[in-house]
Amino acid sequence: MFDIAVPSAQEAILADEVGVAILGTGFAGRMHAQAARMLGARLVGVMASTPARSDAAAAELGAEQSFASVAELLEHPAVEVVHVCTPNALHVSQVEQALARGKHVICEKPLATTAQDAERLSGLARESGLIAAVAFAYRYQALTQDARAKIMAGELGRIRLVHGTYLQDWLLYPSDGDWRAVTEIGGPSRAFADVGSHWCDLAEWMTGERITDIAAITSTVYPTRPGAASSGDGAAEPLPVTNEDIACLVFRATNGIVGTLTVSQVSPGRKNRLWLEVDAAEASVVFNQENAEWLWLGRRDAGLQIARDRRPDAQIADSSFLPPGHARGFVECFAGLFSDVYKTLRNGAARTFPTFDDGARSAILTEAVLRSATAREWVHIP
Ligand code: SOE
Repeated sequence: MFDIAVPSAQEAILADEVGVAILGTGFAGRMHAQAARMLGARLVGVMASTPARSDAAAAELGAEQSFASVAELLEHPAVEVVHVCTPNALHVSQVEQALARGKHVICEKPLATTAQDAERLSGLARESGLIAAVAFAYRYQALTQDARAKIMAGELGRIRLVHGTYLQDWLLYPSDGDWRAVTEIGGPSRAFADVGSHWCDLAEWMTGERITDIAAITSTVYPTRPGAASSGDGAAEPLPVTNEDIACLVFRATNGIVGTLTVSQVSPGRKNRLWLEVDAAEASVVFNQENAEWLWLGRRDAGLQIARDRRPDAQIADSSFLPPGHARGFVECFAGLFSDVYKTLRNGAARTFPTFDDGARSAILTEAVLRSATAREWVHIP
């Protein structure tokens, strides 16, 4: 049987002294709360869209208290790191306030709904010297890390093609509403900004290459949707939808690489299917987020399914010690990212996590997609 070497307390980064607060208690906020507590962080408090929801979320998530305002949250002396998990249009103001009060920030993607705002926040964070991370959590899937290691070690050979999809179906029906589909709250891009951003961040991080030119088309399948129904804040009456359900890209990247990406939130039966394939001179590798315990490695004479293995250098008291087949979960990806942030906070470890610079990069790619789709032409990204 496996010798399950659980990291000892000294090795594992037990963030029991890191005080965190969470703004926004929807799906993302709950992920953040679970992951932070997995690391032993002190969940000082949470704030939702209404006082009643804040109280309910604090009780449900095991927070010490709820906060009635952002100001109250930022005034609390025990709050060191603010997790911003609110609707996209609120990120800029809340991040600015947090940085101004000397708080470290982990912000959900997209960092901002415009490239200009995202770049401004990146500059503010840099000037402040504070930790400022963006939750591109799929970099912390064990097998995306293994795939990156293989690519960086040259095991695949020269990359020629990077392609894939990010498919979901949670917005399949016209009755499916969410704040993301309301441009004023979610931003001018939806499917690409929400999940295409993950795919592009992962593709550039895994390969070390950069997308340089994009040609994109987008599609919005319903003219209206219920307003923000999923957060419960919006009216139930139909609201006009102007951001996209589908985005299809062709792109060029550095070192002669080409690629394609299809993003859809209206693909029946696809739940959270981030599929990324890197095809190179000797081998190819495929990561499928819906089957995250296995990495496919292809060669001319064979196709291998490689099991996720325990990570000998387990750094955090999460499930990375689990043997293959004992699935390491989605929340652990957030725990891995937060552990890197907390280690930097506590002992000055190198900033290996995705930063606001990566968030600004993502916003620049998003605007290039929209510009290309609108103008029906290629867009170069300097
Ligand atoms: C909804 O599309 C969503 O929750 C995204 O907002 C997350 O970033 C993604 O990881 C899962 O799907």
